[in-house]
Amino acid sequence: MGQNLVQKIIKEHLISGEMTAGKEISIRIDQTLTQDSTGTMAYLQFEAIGIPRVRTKKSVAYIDHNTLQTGFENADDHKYIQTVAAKHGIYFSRPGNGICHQVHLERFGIPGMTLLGSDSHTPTGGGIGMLAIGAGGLDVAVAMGGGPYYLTMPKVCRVTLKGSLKPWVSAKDIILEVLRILTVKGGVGKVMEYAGEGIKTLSVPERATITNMGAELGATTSIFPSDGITREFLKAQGREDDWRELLPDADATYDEEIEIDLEGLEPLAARPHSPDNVARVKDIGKIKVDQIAIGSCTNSSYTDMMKVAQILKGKTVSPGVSLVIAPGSKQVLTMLAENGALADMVAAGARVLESACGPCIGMGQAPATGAVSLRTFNRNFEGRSGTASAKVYLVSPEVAAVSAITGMLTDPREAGDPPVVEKPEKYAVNDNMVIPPAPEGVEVEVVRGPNIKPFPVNRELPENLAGKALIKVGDNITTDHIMPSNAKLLPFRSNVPYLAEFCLTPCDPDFPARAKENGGGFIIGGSNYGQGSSREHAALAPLQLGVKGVIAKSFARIHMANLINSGIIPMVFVNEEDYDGIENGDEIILSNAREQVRNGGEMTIRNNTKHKDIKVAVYLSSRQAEIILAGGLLNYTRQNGS
Ligand code: MIC
Ligand code: SF4
Repeated sequence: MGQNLVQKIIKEHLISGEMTAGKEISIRIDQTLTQDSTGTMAYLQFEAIGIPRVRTKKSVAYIDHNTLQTGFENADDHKYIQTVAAKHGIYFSRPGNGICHQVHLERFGIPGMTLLGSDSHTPTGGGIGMLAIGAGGLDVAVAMGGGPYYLTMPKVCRVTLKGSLKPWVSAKDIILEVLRILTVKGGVGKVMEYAGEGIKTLSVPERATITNMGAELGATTSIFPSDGITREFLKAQGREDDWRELLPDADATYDEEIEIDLEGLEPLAARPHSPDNVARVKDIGKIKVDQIAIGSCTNSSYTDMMKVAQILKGKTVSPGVSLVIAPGSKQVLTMLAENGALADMVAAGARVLESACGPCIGMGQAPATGAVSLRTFNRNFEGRSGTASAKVYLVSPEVAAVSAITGMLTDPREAGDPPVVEKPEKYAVNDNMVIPPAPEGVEVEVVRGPNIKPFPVNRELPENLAGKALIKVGDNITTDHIMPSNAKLLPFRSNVPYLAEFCLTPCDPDFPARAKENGGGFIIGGSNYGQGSSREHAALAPLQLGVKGVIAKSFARIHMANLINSGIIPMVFVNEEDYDGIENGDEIILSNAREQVRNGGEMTIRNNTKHKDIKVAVYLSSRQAEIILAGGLLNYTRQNGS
């Protein structure tokens, strides 16, 4: 029987398990990436594992998130990452070189390889045919040490693209359409594999926009074939030798199918506060806009920026709008500077930011109170921009640039002829901002600033687990709710005790105090609990506060893995109505916890306050159960080796 792309790559990398959807498998990881907001913790954990040098084909540490230096913390962490990388065989991408996913696509990604990254948008690499997966920092640390990466064998959903896009409609609209159809939980347990005639009309950066934002579906990853277009891209990057053809077999089978007619797509926007709250721009209407931000790992390629520059050329940004633009990499920025496009942007009134995540993670440019902000980014969760009352819409670069001139959300088809951007035959290649690791055997001193505090490590699971229901939250709670991240908090990613004081505060400002007063307890969640970022701080901060378990209707993939890695039990209600039967403050007991976890499947917890037994399930492989019993992956790895 023919194989699809996902099966082909997994088969080549399979270490253990059976390739049946839903079963646990483990795969060999060829490349890893980290960024600075998750990287500090990942390297502290790598050091704790005690392996002297990475065993991957290539590992890269990027600095792109924590680039505002309003105190010593971020600069200290960058020094730590630079030195720890040099010591352990990791390439270091200096601040200013660009956003990890954009740079990795340009300079390091290789079709057919596996990539594990401590960032949820690692699937961007699927744009050149990599199996690129986002994970918590500890999983990446284990992979850097040569350990296998464990995941649930995904279902594969073929997304067939028919026809080609109409003028002014862009790759962003394709992924927004997929989000409209599937929602933010629609991809859980799946890989989206793109196929059909339509993919031949999409360049690598356009494909990468689609795979990048596949993260918002909750999917394990997304992938395009590696074909002639991929080859052209790698050739233009001076890396033709890295190309290999990778296509699904003609008789490949799929678990699910979706078809999208590109001809029928129109400019779309995701309305506040969820990436799946999608509508046609023309139907939303001409709302007044206060801020427009163009960039992020979703839409900051050379082609995206050139379209924006062409639209802005000779015009002036509307007086009511603050337009900020962050080109995705030094390569992109260099090319814009060389061909004059940067001058067109600046002349029009754009505020040009460094090549980094910036406003996408609230690192500056927080909008005004109640402001409407159009962003070419991938997430518009409430408060993520740094302003709780802001209303963020996710749009394509075309919609963003045209609206910057009109001052209103505008369907770009009203703006006349669309911009035409030729694919560059040669990108501006200069890897001088990537520092190779020190040669093996050369002494490197690792520099640790005072911001680095010991991170919490759990203890073995006790026989009985008891505590109060500390907080009850609704559906689709994001890791931005659990562990908010903005310019003020991101500098403390290596200081979990401090961060814990902000845990779940967007849902309830008293949560940290209550958790501490009660010596920890349980979190009660709705469905898709923990969607969004890969930040393991969303598990470490609750651990710091003594949280023992989360009982939810369902979990997002990476967050569930992070909870397990921290030794916090993720339990799902067997009967969803039981969610209604737990109130804040109820006493919950999981008796015979060790035996129940070891046996797996259905378990019983008791609500002592309501005198009621509740059935919950733990969907754990036997390895994951052992991790919980050991009190987390670090303890487990120390006991068993990786
Ligand atoms: C994000 O887009 O939410 C982030 C910031 O890149 C996170 C990583 C983090 O929280 O540090 C992600 O996507 O994993
Ligand atoms: Fe950075 Fe935003 Fe991309 Fe996350 S989504 S990696 S914060 S640009």
